[in-house]
Amino acid sequence: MSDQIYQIFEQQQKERGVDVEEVKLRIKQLNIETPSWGYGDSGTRFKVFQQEGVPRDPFEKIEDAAQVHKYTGNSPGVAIHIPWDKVDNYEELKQHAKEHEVHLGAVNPNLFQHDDYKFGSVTNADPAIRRKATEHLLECVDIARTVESKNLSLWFADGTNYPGQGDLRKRKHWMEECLREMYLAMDEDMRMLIEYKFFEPAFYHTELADWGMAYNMAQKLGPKAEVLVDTGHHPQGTNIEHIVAYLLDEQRLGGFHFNSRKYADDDLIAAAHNPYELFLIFYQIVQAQKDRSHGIRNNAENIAYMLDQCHNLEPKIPAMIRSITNVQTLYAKALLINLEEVNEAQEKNDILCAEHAVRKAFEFDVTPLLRVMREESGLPVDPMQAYLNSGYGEKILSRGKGGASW
Ligand code: PSV
Ligand code: MN
Ligand code: MN
Repeated sequence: MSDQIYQIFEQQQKERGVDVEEVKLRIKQLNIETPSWGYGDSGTRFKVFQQEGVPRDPFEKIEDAAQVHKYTGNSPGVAIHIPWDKVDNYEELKQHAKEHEVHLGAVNPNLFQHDDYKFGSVTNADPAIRRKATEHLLECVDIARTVESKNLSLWFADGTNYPGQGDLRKRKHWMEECLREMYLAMDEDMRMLIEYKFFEPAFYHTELADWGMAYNMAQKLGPKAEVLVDTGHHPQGTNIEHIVAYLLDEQRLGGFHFNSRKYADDDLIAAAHNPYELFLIFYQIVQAQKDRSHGIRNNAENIAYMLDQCHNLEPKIPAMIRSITNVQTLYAKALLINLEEVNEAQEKNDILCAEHAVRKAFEFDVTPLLRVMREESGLPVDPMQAYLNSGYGEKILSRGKGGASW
């Protein structure tokens, strides 16, 4: 029966001019890192609820992340956050990942949890604190080298709560100075991914508040610096896919932190709230990928995809599996857009036809496609069910409560 459904789907797509083999191939090639911190306990400023079975150290976080990859096939990388994932021997952590058939991904410095950073890190008026912050950035370059990660992912909580609290232009210069030192310490094949966010924890101004500021910083530093788009970091109503298209064209789209949000930086399961937004982001990427094959320059083939989520209430490994399968689903749908059809409609200024050509791809059920893609890759057709049946979730309960948390 499921074979028949797939055959109908395949035929339907063929008639629309979509190559299903190519679609499956592209999904198989997806590589979405999961964040080590998404496996630990997290919460809001009101309460961190402890869950049973949460990893107690970075090694166990990697073991949990390996489960997500085992069942989805698309998440072989684990992003780390320092010092949350500080260990004595990073070589050992790298080996541990390898033994579990994953690898360490983006290295995220943490310049927001030490008391010294109360009034800022790389923008602190005190040069000694700026030095300390820069040393941490340099330490993270070394860690990346040791664990063989090419991506350094930077987000700064630096900002102020009140007008007059800080000198906005001085702080801007201080940040650039510190980042330049880090940039110069990076290997040629490393990338600095600069993340922006419009508020929180600072409520008046945030140093890198939007993509324009991050882009300007990347431009000033040089070609190894790019912008990272966290889908939860914009004011309501922002057209994120437009930002994506702009950065792709400028060849400065470094990566993503996927998650979904309703009101602020909610860090919820990717595509849980607004799947159409993720679909439209992928539409821009898929179109840029196609343009590249026609010689139009953009950096659509070199995007670091990551999740950045905190599962405050829901079980963490299943939440990650759901996020990865959601991303697979939305990417698959975007790959079903007949771009020629859209283009023809655009040339005729036929708005209704153009919008419909995009949206109808979203409306297809891609479940049969994903099932076959998984079968072909030797993966369980239902990753969530396979994980739940595996007994891993029960096994880790012996870790008890009170595991790692931020
Ligand atoms: C900040 O809100 C952020 O999105 C950055 O990526 C941090 O590194 C991460 O969340 C920490 O949870
Ligand atoms: Mn983020
Ligand atoms: Mn965030």
